[in-house]
Formats: sequence, C-alpha cells, structure tokens
Amino acid sequence: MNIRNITLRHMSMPLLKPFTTSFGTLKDREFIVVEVTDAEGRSGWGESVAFVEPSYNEETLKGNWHLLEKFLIPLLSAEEIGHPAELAERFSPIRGNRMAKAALETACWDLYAKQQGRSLASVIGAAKTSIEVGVSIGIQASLEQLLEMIEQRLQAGYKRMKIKIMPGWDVDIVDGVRQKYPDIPLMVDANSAYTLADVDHLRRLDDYQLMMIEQPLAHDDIVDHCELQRQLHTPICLDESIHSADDARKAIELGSCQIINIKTGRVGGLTEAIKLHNLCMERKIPVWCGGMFESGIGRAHNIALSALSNFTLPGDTAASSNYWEEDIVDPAVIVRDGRIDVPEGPGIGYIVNPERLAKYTLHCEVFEV
Ligand code: OSB
Ligand code: MG
Repeated sequence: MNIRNITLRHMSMPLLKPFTTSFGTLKDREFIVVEVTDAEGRSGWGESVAFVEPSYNEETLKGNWHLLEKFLIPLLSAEEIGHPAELAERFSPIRGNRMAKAALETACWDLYAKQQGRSLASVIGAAKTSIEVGVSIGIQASLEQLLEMIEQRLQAGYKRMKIKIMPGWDVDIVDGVRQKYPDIPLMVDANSAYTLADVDHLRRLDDYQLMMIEQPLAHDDIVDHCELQRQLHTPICLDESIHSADDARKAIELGSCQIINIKTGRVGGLTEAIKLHNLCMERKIPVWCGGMFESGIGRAHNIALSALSNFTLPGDTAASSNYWEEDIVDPAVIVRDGRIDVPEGPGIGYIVNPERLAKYTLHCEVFEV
C-alpha cells in the first residue's frame, strides 16, 4: 500500500448537548484521528473511539495513543502490507486494545479503497445504497424532557428510538413513553447497570413491546445473560460483552442474546466486524451498527459497514447534526426519512475539512513509516 507516514491527532469537539448514560455524563468528545498517507499523497482516515476514561470499556484515549505509537505503527511499518485485511493478523501479537487497532486498520481500509478508486462500501462487499437509522437518547432530568427529545427525533425522521436506562430510570420511564407513543419502534440500553438480582424488575419490561434490551448485565458476562434471556421475552442484544466473532459464536450457542450490536472499534476493526456480521448471518442473528459519538470519520465507516446485508435493524448512526454544531467532514452526514445514503465516492466518501480538523486538534504528531 506504500504507506509513508501516519499522523495522530488528539481531538476535542463539544457535543451540542451533554449525554448521560449509566456510567456518566459526556460534554466534550475527545478522540484520536488517524491519517495514513501513501507515496502519492493520498490519505486514509480512521478514528479511535476510546474515551478519556475507561468507563465503556478498559481502553482510554491516552492508552490508545501509546499503543499506536509504541506498538501498532511499528508493526505496520515492519513490513509492507498489500491489503488492509492483513492487519488483523499483523496486530495479533498485541492482546486486546481493539479500539486502538481499529483506528489504524480502518484508516488503511479507507486508503486502500481510495487507491482502488472505489467506495469503501463496495470494497467490503456492502451493496445497500442507503441505510436505516435510529437514534440513541441519553438519560434526561425528567420524563417530560425525554418525551420532548423523542418528539424532536421522530420529527427528524429517525426509524427507532433507543433510550438509556439505569436503576431508578427504567420501567416507569418506558411506561411513560409507551403511554404517549404506543407503537413506535422502541428499545432500551442499560450499559451493564443491572445484575441477576434484578430479574423480577427487568421482567416488567416485557409488557412494553420493546425491540430489545441492550447489555443489561455486566460488560464481561455472557453466562448470566443466558439465564436472564431464559426469563425474559424481550430479546437481549449484546454490546459490551462481544469483542470478536468468536465471542459472538459462544454467546449465540449459549443463548445469551438474540441480537448483536456491532461496533468496529469494540471488535478491533472492519475485518473482524465483517467476520462477526457473516457469522451472525449464518446463525440467523440480526445485527445493527452501534455508535460511539463518532465524528464524521468514524460515522462514515459505520455507514459503509451498515450497508452489509445482515444489518437488518436500524443502527445508532444518527446525523452529524444530532451531535455537532459542525462536523469535520464535508458534506455533513444527513438523515432523510430516517435513512442515510451510502456515499459512492472513493473511500469513506466524505472529505475531511482541513480547517475544521485543525480547529478541534489539541495535539498532533507525525510518524514516518
Ligand atoms: O452503549 O451504545 C452504547 C455511546 C457511547 C458509549 C456507548 C454507547 C453509546 C450510545 C450512543 O448509545 C451512540 C451514538 O449515538 O453514537
Ligand atoms: Mg450499548
């Protein structure tokens, strides 16, 4: 691929509105942008979705920077690569740290697609021309505020609403939402806020025709989820617990979930995300693409991935305007009638805007390959 240098940028972009989950409130999204440049001066772009704090998983922004600088960039530099699918194997001596791997791997996929003069979606064999999207809504100060947020997002055309839940903000809130909106496609995400001791309480959610409950139990569990799924009618969807296609196989064989949320960062890159998608298709497990408050770069990767055929449920890939005053790509990602068009231009199909990229960069370093 003739990669000549790799630029890491530590970014900070203010969210339009703070977002609260069972693990905390986020105001500014800090993340790493990875740019890989080839001998002809073409650039591929990727993004690390690790947060500053190890709250969603054990990875952190600074940890990812360290992994990229000291281990992953040197592994990529050690020997020429012909295709981005080689990187999963190349990075395999490094345990875990999947978000760091994905940041560099996805940048190489974008560059590869550009070198081929093709869209990223077409290079990964994703044929949909548009994708259906939903939106994730954080924990609010009151039910009234939540209903207001839902109304705005329904007006904006989103195909399904996902509301974050936690103990003290769950069954009564869902009840309130269902009273106003008896029929909207609705799901909940607990981000691991419950234990098996809450089974009786969680069973009350079965009365509300939820599409699924996402990650109710511990981030590192698939055994208790199996027990919970036996006692719940609502399908369980796993997010945090699934790091690979192999994890998915085990969870499916146990009966720990009926649906899987795929995040490229969580599973270590596009190659693993595609493998997971294919495994779920064989096992008749529907999947959808999760979100991590990505900038337009990570969002564009999510759009290409979601164009694969077993992404049959709307994802969390909302429009740029759901998160940002201004995005760092042109055009911004837009949602029309609850859908995003899959771009046909080379690579991720969105252009990184140099002025806005610089405006939100806190620190930048270039590494020669
Ligand atoms: O659990 O899906 C999650 C955001 C950050 C970390 C974890 C999650 C989320 C979301 C929002 O639900 C997804 C988005 O809108 O990008
Ligand atoms: Mg989730």
